Amino acid sequence: MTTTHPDQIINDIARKLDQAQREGVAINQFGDLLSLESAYKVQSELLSLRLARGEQLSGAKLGFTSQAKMAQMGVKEVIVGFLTSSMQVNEGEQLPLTGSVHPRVEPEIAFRFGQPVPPDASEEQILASVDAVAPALEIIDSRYLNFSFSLADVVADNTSASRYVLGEWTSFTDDLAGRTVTLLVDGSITETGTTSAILGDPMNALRAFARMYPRHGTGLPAGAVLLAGAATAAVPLPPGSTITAIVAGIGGVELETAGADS
Ligand code: 0L1
Ligand code: MG
Repeated sequence: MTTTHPDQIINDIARKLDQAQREGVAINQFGDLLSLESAYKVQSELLSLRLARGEQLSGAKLGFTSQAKMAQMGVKEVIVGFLTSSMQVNEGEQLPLTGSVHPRVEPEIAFRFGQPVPPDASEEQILASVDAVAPALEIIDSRYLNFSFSLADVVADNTSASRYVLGEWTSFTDDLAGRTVTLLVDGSITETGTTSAILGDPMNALRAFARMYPRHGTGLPAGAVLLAGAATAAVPLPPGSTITAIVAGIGGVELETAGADS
């Protein structure tokens, strides 16, 4: 049975997930005891904990944007999480994997909001605020044992958000469907897909975000990012490697991970 929990339980779960993320130690799932509504409250408390440590809200991300993932989880709607300043890795920086639980990487499309998005922004306002797109890599890292979770578990765990890397921004275009996406590890092609794997068209992901915003939006600053969803399956992120994603006609993005002993 799922239930909506009092604030104290929400806060306790958020603290457990926050500690698991900071220490890189997996925890047990909360399972069906957590409702979807409670899970978003946990997520909001997680954001408060990060903001209290001096991080800044830098955007949002979507999950379950592929038909396969939706079917696997038995859901019809995407899920949304938050991004903060400390999650961004700049191209050229080396990302240490110590402190991660079981990181995976996936190629995405990112949208940029050129102006602040107020909490009460309409769908039209949100769409009109986007001024640029970029290729992106998202590192996901579930804080649960075995990378396994229920829908509410993964929402509470901020949709497995861990880190993200952005390629060069290019002026906004809505011509984003059907572009080939290639993911390479140390120069070898590991996954190929298409941007159409993102809800048929990354623009549909942006529209889905705009529809969900009144329920989950807390306001976004100018320059905030939306990670629209993965164009291929996520692959394990190895230490001491270079990961590259190329989105045809949009550009490329690269991430370097530190060796296992650093
Ligand atoms: O960004 C994502 O697609 C991840 C969504 C959460 C599910 C997962 O961790 O695979
Ligand atoms: Mg993702």
